[in-house]
Amino acid sequence: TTQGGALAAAPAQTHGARPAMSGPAAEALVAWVDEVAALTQPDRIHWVDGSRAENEALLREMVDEGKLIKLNPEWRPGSYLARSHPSDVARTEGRTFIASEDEADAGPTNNWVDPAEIRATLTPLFEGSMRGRTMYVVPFSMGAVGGPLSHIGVQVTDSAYAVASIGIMTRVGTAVLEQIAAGKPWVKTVHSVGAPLRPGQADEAWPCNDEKYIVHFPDTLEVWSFGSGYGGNAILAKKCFALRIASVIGRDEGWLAEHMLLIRVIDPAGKAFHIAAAFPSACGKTNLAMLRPTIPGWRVETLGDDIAWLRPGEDGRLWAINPEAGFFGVAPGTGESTNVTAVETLWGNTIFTNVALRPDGDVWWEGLTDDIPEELTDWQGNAWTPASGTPAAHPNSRFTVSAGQCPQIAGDWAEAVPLDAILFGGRRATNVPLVVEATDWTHGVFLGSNISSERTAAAEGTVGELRRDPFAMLPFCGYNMADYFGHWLKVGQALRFDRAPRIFQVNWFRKGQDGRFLWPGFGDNARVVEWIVRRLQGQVEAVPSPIGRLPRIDDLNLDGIEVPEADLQELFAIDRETWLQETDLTAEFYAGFEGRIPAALNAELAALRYRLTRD
Ligand code: GTP
Ligand code: SPV
Ligand code: MN
Repeated sequence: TTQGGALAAAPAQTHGARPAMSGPAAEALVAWVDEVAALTQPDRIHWVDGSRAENEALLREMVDEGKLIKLNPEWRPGSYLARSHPSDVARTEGRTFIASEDEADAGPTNNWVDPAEIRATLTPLFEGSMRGRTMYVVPFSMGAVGGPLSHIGVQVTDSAYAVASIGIMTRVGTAVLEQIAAGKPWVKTVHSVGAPLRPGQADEAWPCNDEKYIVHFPDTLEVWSFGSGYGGNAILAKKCFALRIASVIGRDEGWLAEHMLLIRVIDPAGKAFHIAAAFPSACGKTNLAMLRPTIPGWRVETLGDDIAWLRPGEDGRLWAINPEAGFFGVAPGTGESTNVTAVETLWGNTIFTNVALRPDGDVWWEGLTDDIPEELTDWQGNAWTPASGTPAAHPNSRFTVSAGQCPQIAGDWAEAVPLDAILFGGRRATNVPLVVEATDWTHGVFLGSNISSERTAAAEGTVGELRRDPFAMLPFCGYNMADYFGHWLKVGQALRFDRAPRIFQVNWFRKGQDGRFLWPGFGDNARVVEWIVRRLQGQVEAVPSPIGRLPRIDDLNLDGIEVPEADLQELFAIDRETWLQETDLTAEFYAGFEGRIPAALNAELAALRYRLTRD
């Protein structure tokens, strides 16, 4: 054990496989770890090797400390429940910052902070923030270790829960250290829950701090996160690195880091198509990623459910990988009737967070089963009955599970695939039709830049409020979004025009006057996918409209479902008046970028207004 300033001279006790590496790159890593330790003053340093034994010991320790509840292995082997502090239940977008040298590089949609000023703010917060705790050093790879599109990083953290989660969500271990030692560039990420322990002080089940900072330094490729233990605030490889920092790397290197699921659709003839889809948080990515088509002969293989990295290939196609290794999925609404694939994936080896506990030691959440258990322990640990009047599971409760456990995971899910179509979507009760096809890449980029969606529980804010969420990347783009739109246009130019993926907009969430969803959704979304795949092959015509190409209703495969004719009409209704109002909102949104919006997108907006006003 070491105290305060003496630490730099006499490092904390080190556990785990401190790498037996040499050379300047390895020394730079060790020097950085020592530097972070000197600042945060942990009692112990543990280099994470990613082994099974290490993971088991970590989980056992968390159970002993009351940080995890071991679920009944009869129902849920190798699985655990974590209950977060009630104030730390989702990403905190208001506390998420981009610290670029130039404020204009962050753009109007990000919270910008001056890098020097924020370092001056963060340093005293991190000073001694790991006292009494173990500092874990977690080397991780996004994408297969050594893969052509992969990137590596290191997360230093004082949260064992974060370590266990990163172990599921990424590839962790010594192979990554070897790459670092060999000189491969890596991203530095530092995370502290901000709850140092005095000697003898008892720990909490979910330590965190009221003050939170999630700060990205795009110029030096660093992330510093303080005060939160939850999801995207704490698993820094995910939103912080694989989206915000990676989007900046992609801008500079000619590729795209996107908030997208990735699937392979196989038609009845056995022909495969690859589709990526960007929907905002809690708007259906995991569900579409695990789609079980309700139409005979069609199959879907899962490749990824949240993040995709897209790079133009020498063949003129757009190639995609899922850089993650697991799913951090929304629990509520996940059940046999909606997403049976997810239910099967969660058979064991899963960390659940903020779901309800059953008396038999298994988990439950709203939507898992049709019948509601008589008694439960809710996500905060209180006794619960159906009469309680509150949700038993938090609306942003989640499961963390390896991708390999998904029964329909593609055999080659760790490899890159060439994209045939890109979908953009949001949660829109009105206006946006079930599906629209873009007329070309530029129009597709225009559609992406216009995505708006009703807020969900995945981040703080008022649920249901409509907000713009271009490309579903509003909270995740690490640079000026006007430049990001321009980058999308540029990537399109790097593709062969006849090999670029076709772009579509979808909306599963349109509602009737009576507030009911007009479209059955879930497995029946395969019917929309079928139409898209038939369009790709030129098998069906589409109807031009002011906002894009629409299906002929007769071309939609509705065999086996009853969608009333009036609902079908409403699913595709385009009200010119409200669409003109949308164009006013788009103009207002674009104006916020002070002249930085690409001319091609302003031209698309003008053309849309012209089409809407013309008879
Ligand atoms: P993040 O992990 O936050 O990025 O969310 P996500 O985009 O992966 O969303 P997910 O698939 O977990 O779905 C979020 C919620 O939307 C769940 O409660 C689902 O049950 C619900 N949902 C998904 N697909 C559909 C659909 O087609 N129709 C309807 N009505 N609800 C859906
Ligand atoms: C999202 O909010 O889009 C998520 C969950 O996928 S988190 O990892 O917390 O960002
Ligand atoms: Mn997400």
